[in-house]
Amino acid sequence: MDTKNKGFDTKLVHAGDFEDEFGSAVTPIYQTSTFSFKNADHGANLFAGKEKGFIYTRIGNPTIDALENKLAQLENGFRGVALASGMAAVSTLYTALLKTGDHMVSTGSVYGPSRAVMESIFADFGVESTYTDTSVIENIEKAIKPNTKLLYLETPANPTIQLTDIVEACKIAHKHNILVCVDNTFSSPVLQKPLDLGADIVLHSLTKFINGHADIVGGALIAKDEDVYAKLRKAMTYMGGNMDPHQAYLVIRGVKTLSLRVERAQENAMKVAEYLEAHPKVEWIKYPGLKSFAQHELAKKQMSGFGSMISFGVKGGLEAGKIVMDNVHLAKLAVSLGGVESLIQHPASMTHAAMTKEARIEADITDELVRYAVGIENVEDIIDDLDQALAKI
Ligand code: LCS
Repeated sequence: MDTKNKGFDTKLVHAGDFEDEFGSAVTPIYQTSTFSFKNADHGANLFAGKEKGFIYTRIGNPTIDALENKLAQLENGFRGVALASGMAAVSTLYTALLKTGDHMVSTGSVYGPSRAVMESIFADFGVESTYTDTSVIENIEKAIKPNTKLLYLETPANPTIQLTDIVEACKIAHKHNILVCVDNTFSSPVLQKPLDLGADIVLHSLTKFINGHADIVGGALIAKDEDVYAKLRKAMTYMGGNMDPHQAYLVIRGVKTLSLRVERAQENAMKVAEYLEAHPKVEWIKYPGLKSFAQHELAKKQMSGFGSMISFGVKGGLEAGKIVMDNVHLAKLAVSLGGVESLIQHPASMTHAAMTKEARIEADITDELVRYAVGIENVEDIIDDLDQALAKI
């Protein structure tokens, strides 16, 4: 079905679908590494791009192709590239768009390994980077150098929930001919569409909301235009960070309920945030839906909902925070987010442990910060669970 002019939820269910010879109602898994050619000329023509078709799964596969088409429609992009993990997407992006002597500007509080791979591996290849608080828009202009080629934003950022104004950031970057990529993992295209706000590329850890069931890792890059897409596709194909057909099948299955899951989780998150904000043992809390959130107005401007990620600190600092993490029963003490189950974790010693302490402090990832990924369980149970854990402090 052509879903180009259909609504978002229809795209979630049907975009990218194709009909096979048996009339399969869902996209089947083409679990094959290679595809046979009709004859030698056919093979040569496929390699030369003179005919369309599949050659080899690292280069392309019908199941993966269906997912890439779906993601492109969800983000209003030209085309997507699916990858083995969110980090494969990050490293493929850097490889595709940066070379020795180039410079990248990025959000200080990005997912720890997105920064660590730049500072500890790409730096060895002579790629320079500046990490800054991009929630203060002037910092972006200040960080740009003559050799800056990429602005890599994460908004809301992991785990500080800080937002960057995508429209304003893109205006600055494009004035200097710099491409902008937004990691949209925390919002998903249900709540935020960076390409519509001016970005050139969207990145996802599909592991999170898009797959939504905590049973695979995966990543994606979606480009707004064909030239950038071609660079990303080439880097993926040569670096070999491709997705597997079975993984693609599971993501296609999971993403169909994205709107339902995201809406329920953020409804819960609002109630959990209000509960935590009023709790006497909670020192501070960051959730974009709260009026007390410093960037509440920006959240309303560029997101259509506030998401389900909360960060907070309890009175008594890290030691008291550990009591909460060790005593919740419904929420699992685990990294990751965006699944149907509630998860709690400690960024400074877990997801962001790869950063230096100085970088963490500068990025506001303080030792007492506890991150809560709100799931779709009954909200009364989530709050009861937190309540009894906070009572143990
Ligand atoms: N971008 C963001 C915003 C992420 O949160 C993550 C993973 C990645 C990229 C990388 O994706 P992956 O390779 O894991 O699919 N974030 C994690 C987290 O907060 N806890 O565990 C993983």
